[in-house]
Order: sequence, then C-alpha cells, then structure tokens
Amino acid sequence: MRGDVRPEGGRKAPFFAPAWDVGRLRLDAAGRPLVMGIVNLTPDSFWAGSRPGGIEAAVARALQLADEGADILDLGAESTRPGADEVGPDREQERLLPVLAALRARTGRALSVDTRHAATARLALEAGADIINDVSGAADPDMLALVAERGCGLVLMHMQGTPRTMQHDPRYGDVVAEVTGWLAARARLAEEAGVARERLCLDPGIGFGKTLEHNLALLRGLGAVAGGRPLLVGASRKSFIGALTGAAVADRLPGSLAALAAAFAGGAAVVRVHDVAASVQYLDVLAAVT
Ligand code: HH2
Repeated sequence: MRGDVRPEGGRKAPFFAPAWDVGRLRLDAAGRPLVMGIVNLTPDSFWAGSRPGGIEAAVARALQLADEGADILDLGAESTRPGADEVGPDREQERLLPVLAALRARTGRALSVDTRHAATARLALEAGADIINDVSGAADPDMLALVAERGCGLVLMHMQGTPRTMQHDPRYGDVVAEVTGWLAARARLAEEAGVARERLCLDPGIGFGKTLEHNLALLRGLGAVAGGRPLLVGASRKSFIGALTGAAVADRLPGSLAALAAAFAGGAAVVRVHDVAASVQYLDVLAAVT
C-alpha cells in the first residue's frame, strides 16, 4: 500500500502501509489507511450512535457505512468499554449471526467480527465473515488454530487486564516497548499456530488498560508498534479525547479526526471508526496534501 497519490512530478506522500490479505480479499486503500466502520449489536456500547438496535436497523446501518466508503464493516456483539460485563458466547451469537447472515447476502464488502470467543468466531466464519477482530489478542486457546484452518484475517489487539477492571490502575514501565514486544510475541505465536503472516494485523488497543499518557505515547509511537506488519488503530470517540478536551462522547468527532492524523503519520493500515463519511473525507484530503 503505497501513498503516492500525486500527479507526476509531485512530491511522494510519506504514507506507506503493507496491504492486508484476509483470504477472500486483498485489502489496500492505495495511499491511505483502510476504513473499518463500527456497527455494535449491543445495548451498552459506549457511543449510542454505534448501536442501531434490531436486526433490520443494524443491517441498514452497516450498508449505509459501506455506501459512505467503509472498506471493512466490523460487527461487535459484546461491549468492551471499561467496566462492561462479559457477554457469553450464546448471547453474543444470538445478537451477531442473523445480522451477519443478512449482511453477507447483501454486500461483498469485507466483514469483520469483534469477538474474543473461538466458538463465536467459528460460526461467524461459517456465515461468511472475513476477519476476526480479537481484542484479547487470541486468549481463547482455540482461536489461533481456527483462524489458521480457515485462512481468514486476524486482528490481535493488546489489552492490559479485562474490560471490567482494565482502567483501575494500568501500569507500564515503557508502554510503547511493552505493547510492541507483546504484539510481536502474539504474532509469533499466531504464525507458529499456522496463521499466515500476511493475514495478521496488530493493534495497540487504545483505551484498553491505558491511562491518558499511555494512549498518547502509543499514538505518538505507532511507527514502532507493528514491526512491519499491518497496524490497526481504534481511537474513535474514546475517553482520552474527552480527557484532553472535556468533550462529551457525542462531541468527539473533531478529536477523532485528529487521532486519524496520528494513525496516518504512524503508517496505520486500518483505522476503526464510528464516523465513516467524515473519516474517509478527512483521510482522502490528508493523503492528497501530505
Ligand atoms: N475498540 C473497541 C472495540 N473493539 N477492536 C479493535 N481491534 N481495536 C479497538 O480499538 C477497539 C476494538 C471499543 O469501541 P466500541 O466498539 O465503539 O465500543 P464498545 O466496546 O463499548 O462496544
């Protein structure tokens, strides 16, 4: 994925990120990060605008995000906001599978499923999902073998602790070095389990067991984090934007766009966002002018 979007003779854009091969599709937004649009099938995700409510509304919302230019649609059926209670695989599957099946029938766009449960991932892949987005970094002992067998894309995200307790008192010596080392170790484990290198995408997990300073250090240090692999950054409307600016969740779009500048500068291959149209426009212009 090379960011030379300039007419002949112009300066080369600095943006460079490896393409992400998720099996059925080779994802490459040619010059800017891929945009992953968030659709939450939960009653309690932290931004109400991401929770359409009901199967039909969720399908319509996802198709709207695809129309707005989302390269990937990410369906989540368990909130992982700080303090959230765990949702078991049965409930998660009830929420997820009807929407996934309906969506698969109506779009060829890459579909991602945000789950930490291998049992849910298996059913989701059978229903046509292309990517498993695992915020636990494949803590479920069956996850890596499943992904290897199916040849789908896999996001491995870093989190310190669990959603219920992760914001109580997160601590690191050097957060960038520790997250980088942890992700590299998980990527090695995945490859040893048979997951092809090009299927992997790594994510520092902004807001997952991190203070404001930890999040800022990671956003400034993104270039180091992925070690040459595709990198995903999810900063959309998160609480560090509120901590910096005092803005309520509903008012954090400008701060979310600023975080996209950091993701772009850090060579992110994918950005996970609530506001697809605004993010696509922002990134298209940023890619053209830098
Ligand atoms: N953030 C959230 C959920 N899933 N997955 C990845 N890979 N990276 C992230 O940063 C990430 C993620 C939290 O955002 P959201 O889905 O909007 O909220 P909730 O967990 O409350 O449903």
